[in-house]
Amino acid sequence: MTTLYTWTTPNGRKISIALEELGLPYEARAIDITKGDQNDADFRALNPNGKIPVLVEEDGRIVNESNAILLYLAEKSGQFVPKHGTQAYWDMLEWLMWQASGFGPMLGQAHHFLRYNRGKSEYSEQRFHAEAERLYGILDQKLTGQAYMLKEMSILEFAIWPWVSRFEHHEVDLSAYPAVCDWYLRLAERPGFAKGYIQPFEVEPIPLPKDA
Ligand SMILES: N[C@@H](CCC(=O)N[C@@H](CS)C(=O)NCC(=O)O)C(=O)O
Repeated sequence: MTTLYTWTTPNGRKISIALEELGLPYEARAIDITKGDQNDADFRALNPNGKIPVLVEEDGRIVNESNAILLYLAEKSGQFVPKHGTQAYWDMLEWLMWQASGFGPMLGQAHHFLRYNRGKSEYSEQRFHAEAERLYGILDQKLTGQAYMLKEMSILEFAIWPWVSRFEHHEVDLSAYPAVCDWYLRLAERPGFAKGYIQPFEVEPIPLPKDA
């Protein structure tokens, strides 16, 4: 069976949501990054970069980097990915890179300064909060008038949604981004998202905006 080394964070949940939506059997193994499990030699042998998520197949294949894992699973199953080489495929790749390089790292920095180290650097709090708002503006523009990031649901939903679920951490008011809010709430109702969200164990219900 596929093993997913993961923790209760957006990058980990990307993959458990994908596996649930794809209906692929897997075992979620907890790597407690708050205790430093990611630095254990056994885990470093799987991912020298010391980060979850890591996917290990029954035949020993190891795949690291959440968005590479999403691409791997989509190609393996032939689901949630446009046909290779089409315009939709390149659109998908463009937004996957956008998530990996911006709507992930920038929100992570916002969490670091606004939530976990508040008061240490006003400049950084403002900088990353402003960047979070800017990225939500881009996402809202993209989702306005369409149900999904592409014409149909794709791995982009799995890559982006878990980061939006942290809206309280980056102090973004979802009601200011109605297209994002609508998309977020619709996906939250899917059983695959609900089950994937509580891997490797449940911490809290999926956060909902106050007026939802
Ligand atoms: N680019 C990596 C980032 C993975 C990542 O940042 N994982 C975090 C949890 S969401 C982690 O393992 N942090 C532990 C650490 O930095 O020591 C990916 O997308 O897989």
